[in-house]
Amino acid sequence: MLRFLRRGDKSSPDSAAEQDTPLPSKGNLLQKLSKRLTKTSQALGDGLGRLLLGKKEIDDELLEEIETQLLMADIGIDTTQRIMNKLAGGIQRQALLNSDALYQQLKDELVLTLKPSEQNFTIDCSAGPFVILVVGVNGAGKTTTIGKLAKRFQREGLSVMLAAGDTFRAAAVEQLQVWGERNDVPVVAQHSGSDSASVIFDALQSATAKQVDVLIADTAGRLHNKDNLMEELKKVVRVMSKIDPSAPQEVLLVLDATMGQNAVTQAEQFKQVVGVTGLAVTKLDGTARGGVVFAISEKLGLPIRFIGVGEQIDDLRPFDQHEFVEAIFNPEDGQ
Ligand SMILES: Nc1nc2c(ncn2[C@@H]2O[C@H](COP(=O)(O)OP(=O)(O)O)[C@@H](O)[C@H]2O)c(=O)[nH]1
Ligand SMILES: [Mg+2]
Repeated sequence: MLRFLRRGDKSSPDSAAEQDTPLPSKGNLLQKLSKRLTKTSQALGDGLGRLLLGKKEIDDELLEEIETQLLMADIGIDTTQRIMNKLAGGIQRQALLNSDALYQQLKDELVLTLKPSEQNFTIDCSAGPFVILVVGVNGAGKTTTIGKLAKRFQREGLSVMLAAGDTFRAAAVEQLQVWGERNDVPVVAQHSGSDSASVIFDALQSATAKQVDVLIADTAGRLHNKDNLMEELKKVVRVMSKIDPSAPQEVLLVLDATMGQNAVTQAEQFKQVVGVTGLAVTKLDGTARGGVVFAISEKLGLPIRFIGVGEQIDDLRPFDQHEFVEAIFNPEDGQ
């Protein structure tokens, strides 16, 4: 759940009201999410439904087919193994007597897999700017996600500033500046090729002086295995803490779902270097690899703050484990 603690609020995060923007009814939202997740739903929900629903006898062949289906949907080897062991245990204890029960148990297990990923996210600007440092490889969807987030926060009545910390590509700075102008969001930038840490340091100084609520900093995404990118990110964190020892309040790693298991590997590398505190998983629309969300949850144990399900400004949603599984398994429910 996304919450906000505003400037001047003295309450604890726990008492912060749920202030997610009023949106259409839950049914409509689920329906829309289902539509966006159609390909994953076909690969995972439909596939397992076809295999299991209609009370078939459980045998080794069926179990193998389930395993193959899970692996093909990019759930990952470890998660698949764990779930298969759990199912085997249930069958042995005679707790799972037919394929319908197996289907239900499988769905429950998948929801459980996502448990570590669903945590409250409090944007606490009560004591100064809440700084979100956005990291991830090139093309993952960082800048797009920043735009979507800025809009969402603006709608909540929060003031937002952006830092064009991707100084590596001139186009990246311009992209953010143009977007900022169009949407009336100030963007702190320097010429391309300048030091990312220095841009972000300036931005944090300015945001603090101007009492901005949320500062979102973009960063370069040169390949994760390049030492200099990781060094640059470490430096960004170091200089920020000179102004505010608790900044950045959030290090948001943006992962592209279409990368499948590679997204998990990337995340592990970023996690080692910059203390990632949350994830945004993008491009879940149009990919059959949405199962990777389960692998991400199992392997990384980090909260998934948002999922990206399209290129438009509203196509970013706070992550909800039940909703995600429902959208994949029961797309017709939302209609
Ligand atoms: N379909 C889809 N495309 C997305 C999503 N998020 C980002 N993109 C696209 O991915 C491409 C790269 O995004 P960008 O934000 O520039 O990535 P960056 O290099 O990490 O800043 C752009 O064409 C975006 O429109 C998403 O959730 N769904
Ligand atoms: Mg970018």
